Amino acid sequence: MRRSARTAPAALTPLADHVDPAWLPSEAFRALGSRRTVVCGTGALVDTVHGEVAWACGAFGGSVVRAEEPADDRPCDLLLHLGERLDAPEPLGDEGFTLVRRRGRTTVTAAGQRGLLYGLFHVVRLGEAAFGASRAREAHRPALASRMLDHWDNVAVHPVMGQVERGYAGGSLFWRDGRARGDLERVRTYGRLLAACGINAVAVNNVNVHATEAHLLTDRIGEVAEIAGALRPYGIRTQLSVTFAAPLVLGGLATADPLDEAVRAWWAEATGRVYAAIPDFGGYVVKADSEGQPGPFAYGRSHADGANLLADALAPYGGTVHWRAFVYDHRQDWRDRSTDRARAAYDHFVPLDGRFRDNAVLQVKHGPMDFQVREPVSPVIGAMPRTRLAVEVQATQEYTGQQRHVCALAPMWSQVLRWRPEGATGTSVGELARGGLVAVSNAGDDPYWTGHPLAQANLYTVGRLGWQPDADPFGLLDEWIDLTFTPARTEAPERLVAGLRAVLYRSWRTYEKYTAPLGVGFMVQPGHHYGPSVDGYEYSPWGTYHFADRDGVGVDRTRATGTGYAGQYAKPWAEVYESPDTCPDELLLFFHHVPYGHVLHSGRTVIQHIYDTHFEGVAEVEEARQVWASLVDLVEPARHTRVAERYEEQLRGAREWRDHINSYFFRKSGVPDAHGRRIH
Ligand code: BDP
Repeated sequence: MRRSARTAPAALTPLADHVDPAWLPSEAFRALGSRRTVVCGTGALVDTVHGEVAWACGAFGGSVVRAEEPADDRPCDLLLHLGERLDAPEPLGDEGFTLVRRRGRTTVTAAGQRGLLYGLFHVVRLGEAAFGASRAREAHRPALASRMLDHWDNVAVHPVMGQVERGYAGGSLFWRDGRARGDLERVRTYGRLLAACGINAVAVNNVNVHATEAHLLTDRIGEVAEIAGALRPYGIRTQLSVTFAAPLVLGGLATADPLDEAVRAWWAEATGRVYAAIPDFGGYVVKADSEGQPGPFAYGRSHADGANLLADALAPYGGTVHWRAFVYDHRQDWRDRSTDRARAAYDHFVPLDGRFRDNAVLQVKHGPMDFQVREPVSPVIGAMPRTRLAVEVQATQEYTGQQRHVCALAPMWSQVLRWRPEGATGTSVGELARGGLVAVSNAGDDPYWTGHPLAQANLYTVGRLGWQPDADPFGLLDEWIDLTFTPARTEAPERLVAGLRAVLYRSWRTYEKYTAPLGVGFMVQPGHHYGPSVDGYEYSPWGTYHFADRDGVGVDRTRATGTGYAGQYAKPWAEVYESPDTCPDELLLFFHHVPYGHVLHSGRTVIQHIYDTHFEGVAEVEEARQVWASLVDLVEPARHTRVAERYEEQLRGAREWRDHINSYFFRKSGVPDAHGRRIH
């Protein structure tokens, strides 16, 4: 073996003091960094791998060499090998790797550079366990080929939505002062965090494409290229949200009709220029005919026509269009059963199954409404077998506490991904998501990346679920805890882990308890969506109603008497949801309008459930706040303080929710609390 002539890449620039290392603190690299490693192979991502190991060795005294070929006689503890032949039972693709430990040496082999990078981060996650007892050869590969983050970032600060639409973590990581950030080190560091949890694509601008942002596609593509350059070393492809009206607003054409030849030629040419600037560009993201965005309906064309137009422009370069299925009429009132917003995506898209190109991915929100704390799984997933679907979730906590409340969403996402549209024996959502998993990012230029330091767990776990949709969500939270807090290096590892589990594991259910009950959704302040306003959207045209009156509450979405939405599911679920007797409690008010005295499976009446859960939710926040306070000696002070402050706000918010919801339903129903508690 000869040492490569290549000079070792410089160690990674250490983060500025005020930027949190999140799940990659140097301590997480201790096991790796104190060993002897050989990195074998050539390429830009192999350089990244080598740079990572060199940095870790700098911190912990190990050593690393580059080699062109592996050699058995060279003493080393870890061999990271980019090799043609993988000894794996099935092809592992560009992103897979194998890991084996024999005779005191751990070997990671990957056929593609990305695979080597993921193998490296796997070793980091294993820590000392990577260097302990022998391990039989394991093969790893992502279940979903595309694991993307959508950033709802505006380049220019939007007068209403600010720089990051639904952003709760400061400014944008990509854009500042109306242009791409000059300093791309932060972007590169972000890419590193994302690679370590398995994300491989990032859409860098808002799906609502405003006038300034439209130009990123054409005259400002150079700025996108800069960002792509900073993400590329970590195997991340860049995507761009584009406006369907681009031929009109940028190209000066008289139409954006997807079947018009001049329009098709315009997109082909514009796309060619994008690839000239960014050869590994991932593709486009499109929100069309939704909440004011332009789309093919204006020309009497279908959404398959629209998506295929862009798919055809991208096809010569291997790009993909992510076409969002979030299409509904936000200006209609509840006129008749057909205008139930929950029905819209299915009604628009299911008839188009089979008409989308192979490189068009239909990106479907996980629920039929809009990222509520509890929704059924969208019936679109499972109803379009001849279309590549991506499932979209929301890491940014628009409706789940806006990163002021702790709400670890992995357990909810996991439920979605494990759900089986055809019933118990059918295929799971995770398996049906051939177009991948997409999350609206919750990161910004906040020193902790996500505003609330514990919201980092959502970013981490969403990437890991994209890699393995059937992973145990609590196991993934444990992984995040382990990497981020390196408990083994603290005075009381067990207390720290137990405390963090206590504040994270049930936080989603706690949040659900003190907000909108039993799947009914919304009840938030209009516009910004933070805090309670039970009737905030009740009489507006957005289609998000609860129909509470003096007798009962909930939305009748049955086939028999309601909007018929329940009938959009395959038979087993359509039947389960159709009747209040079989509908799961937590979704009861999504599917049914019931009297307050209706008895749930839990044995409680609906009204008593509302009262009880709201008291419980607040009590659970009080408890979690106490647990967090008890970890003060084990958590870095600045982080501890930031979380402690957020708990004060969460508790205030939870009490406010409790009081609004309980008093609203007490006044509507006149039914007193069975336990005689004070309801304001
Ligand atoms: C809703 C948000 C809105 C987004 C929209 C979307 O309130 O800001 O633009 O979703 O997904 O949740 O396009």
